[in-house]
Amino acid sequence: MSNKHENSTVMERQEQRLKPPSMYKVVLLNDDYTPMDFVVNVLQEFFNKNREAAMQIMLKVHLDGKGICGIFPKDIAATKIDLVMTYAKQEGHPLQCVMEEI
Ligand code: TYC
Repeated sequence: MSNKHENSTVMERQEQRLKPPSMYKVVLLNDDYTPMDFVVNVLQEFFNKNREAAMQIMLKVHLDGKGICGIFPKDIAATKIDLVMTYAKQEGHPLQCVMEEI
């Protein structure tokens, strides 16, 4: 890279400061039909929760109507939702999962 000392050329400062990517909450919604065990398993398998944490989140969703499974960049959040909804549908459960920008 050129600089003043070498040849009198000064490089313009590059405008390349990047904003950190927006993050998204992945939120599980309650319904009356998906079995509690299935939800606990989803939280363990797709969101890397241990059994106790998964149980707490599932119960929170069951009682409050929704709960946070995790926080991710947009593409990861979208992929998780796709995987969870595809799996739930395949197993015949109406489980819904959505994302909310933080
Ligand atoms: N409400 C469901 C039941 O009583 C359990 C449940 C919990 C369903 C969380 C969905 O995201 C959910 N079987």
